[in-house]
Amino acid sequence: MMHPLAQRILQKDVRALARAISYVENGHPDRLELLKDVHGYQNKSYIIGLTGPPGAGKSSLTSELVTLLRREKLTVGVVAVDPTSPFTGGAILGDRVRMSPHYTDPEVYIRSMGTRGSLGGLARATKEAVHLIAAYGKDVIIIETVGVGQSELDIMHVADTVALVLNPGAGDVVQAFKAGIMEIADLYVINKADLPGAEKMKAEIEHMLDLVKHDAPWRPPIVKTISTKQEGIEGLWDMLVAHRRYLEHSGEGERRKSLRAVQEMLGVLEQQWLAFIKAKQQAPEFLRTKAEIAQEQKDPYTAAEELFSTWIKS
Ligand SMILES: Nc1nc2c(ncn2[C@@H]2O[C@H](COP(=O)(O)OP(=O)(O)OP(=O)(O)O)[C@@H](O)[C@H]2O)c(=O)[nH]1
Ligand SMILES: [Mg+2]
Repeated sequence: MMHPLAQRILQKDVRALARAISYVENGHPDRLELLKDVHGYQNKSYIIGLTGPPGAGKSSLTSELVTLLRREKLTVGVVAVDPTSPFTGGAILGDRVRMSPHYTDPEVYIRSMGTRGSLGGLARATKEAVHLIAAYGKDVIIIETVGVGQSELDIMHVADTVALVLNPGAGDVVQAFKAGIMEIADLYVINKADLPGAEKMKAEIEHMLDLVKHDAPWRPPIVKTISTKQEGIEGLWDMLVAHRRYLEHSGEGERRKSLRAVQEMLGVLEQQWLAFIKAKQQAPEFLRTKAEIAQEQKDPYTAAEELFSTWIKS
């Protein structure tokens, strides 16, 4: 028997989708059941990750992309991740303005994810939300996240194509390459190309790519956009489509997909281990060990090893 929420999601009930995403955010007991049930119904969505420094124009680009996709009669999901604010405050409010033409479009589903309520991590909740939206059957899903830390890199693993959004001006390129985003960027967007320095930045990125990706099967293209003037959006979409084709033809898409599945399994396992350890903190052997450590009869390292081997055998 399928979970009733899962069933309703597959029947394109948007309220069920919203409720299910709350479940993954809040770590509801039915969460894994739901994810199991919708697994295997997610094959057709094309998932795009848009990342980049704060204010790079990710939301403006997303909004323009959505406009283009809707013209092509494609359905869209947007997940805006805001790791900086525990209450999904300022940035999301700005997004509401930028995304406003799409809020009334029933074929566009927009969801914000914040730190608040995301039990067990924003990255995990975001990835699971994307799975649910994919099961609902959106043609394209865009994830917007500020590229600052490891957890944002982690979120990007759920995407088929990762686009790194940068702006003309010093610092950004080197910074991005340092942060490890470069390993996962399939595409570079130089947004705000109306500002001086866009060509220079393009040359800098090309140079970096010459060094690092000279023999890679996919050379990340660099697209210039001015999202506030709707310029370059078609070019961006063309490159996204090109990358999607590459994923299909090269087998890289399948490779990434199985890698992702293993990663997700590891994530769930880790979570279960943590829950297990938490639950064990009232167990007699734990309390005994705790006392032994307090009385300095045992060092914490030996104690941890002993507990681990006891538990792994049980
Ligand atoms: N000049 C210029 N300004 C732009 C362009 N695209 C976006 N902006 C402006 O840059 C600011 C930030 O744009 P957003 O789309 O909110 O950027 P973001 O990356 O989503 O920002 P955060 O979500 O806060 O990290 C806004 O004031 C936009 O109007 C552009 O192509 N040219
Ligand atoms: Mg934004």
